[in-house]
Amino acid sequence: MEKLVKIDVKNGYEPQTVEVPKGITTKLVFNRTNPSSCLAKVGSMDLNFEQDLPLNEDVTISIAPDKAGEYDYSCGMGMFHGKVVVK
Ligand SMILES: [Cu+2]
Repeated sequence: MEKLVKIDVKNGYEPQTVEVPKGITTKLVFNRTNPSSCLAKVGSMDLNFEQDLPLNEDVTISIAPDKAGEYDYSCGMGMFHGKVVVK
């Protein structure tokens, strides 16, 4: 079973907080429409990914957290933040 969550990268991450189930793979699908280079990278130490976000393209990051909790991610410069809540 897989879950898909879309995140628009516009004025930050929309929605800023997403909920995903524990123990199964969730695909986070980022799409950046904001041309600012500030948002051109997204990364998370909590979730162990770092990814370029080309403009107007879906970029899929698969996560499969097995612990409940709150996981943060941010743009390359740490100015914009989003959160994944695992339940
Ligand atoms: Cu930034």
